Amino acid sequence: MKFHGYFRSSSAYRCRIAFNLKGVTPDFVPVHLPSDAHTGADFAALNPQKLVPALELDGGAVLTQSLAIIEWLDETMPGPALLPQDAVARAQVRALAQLIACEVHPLQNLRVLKYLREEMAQPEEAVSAWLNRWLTDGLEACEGLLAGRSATPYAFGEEPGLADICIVPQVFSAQRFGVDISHLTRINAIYEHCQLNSAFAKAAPAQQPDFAA
Ligand SMILES: N[C@@H](CCC(=O)N[C@@H](CS)C(=O)NCC(=O)O)C(=O)O
Repeated sequence: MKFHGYFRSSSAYRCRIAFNLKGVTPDFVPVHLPSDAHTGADFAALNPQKLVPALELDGGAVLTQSLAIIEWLDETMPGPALLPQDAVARAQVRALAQLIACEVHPLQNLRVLKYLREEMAQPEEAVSAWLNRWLTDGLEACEGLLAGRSATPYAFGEEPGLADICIVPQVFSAQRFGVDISHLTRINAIYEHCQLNSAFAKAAPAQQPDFAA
């Protein structure tokens, strides 16, 4: 298996945590987003959407979209389940994961920020205001979704799963963009607890072979 990703990509970060939780180690192929490696013909042949990550399976199939990759992994690999057995709990976990992956993350994506900066000629303060608005709104909504639940070590229980896999990279992004989420006590507690788990710690951007400060 070959995993095409980039150390700072939060979608790739999600997949790395899931690989580690399942004990799967695909070969890593770095795709350097700052030099637009993802928009070239080679990568576009793998993923016509020109976004990382992409996972090339041994049989030749290519999987894209981090949540689809993680669900495929969960369905086909032994190891801890990443989604709950109970259908209601499973829908709630997926809702939190999709809130992050479909509603929050796309608004901070490189191509969107580039568009704001270059085509819309927005100054850095406007880009920061944009990031602050959408990351804060989204993570506050996550905090709200978890508010009525007991304060388990991970978002939905005693074991890590898909929700934690999405929360940790999103908190990393908030830190990276300087968005203050210190008021989100539950989200921060989950993030801190996940750092103690080596599957999460080893997946951190700074631990990746293509890391650059
Ligand atoms: N929904 C996709 C998002 C993929 C995505 O947006 N990847 C980002 C990095 S996190 C990317 O390749 N961005 C390049 C760009 O915006 O030009 C997923 O979950 O895999």
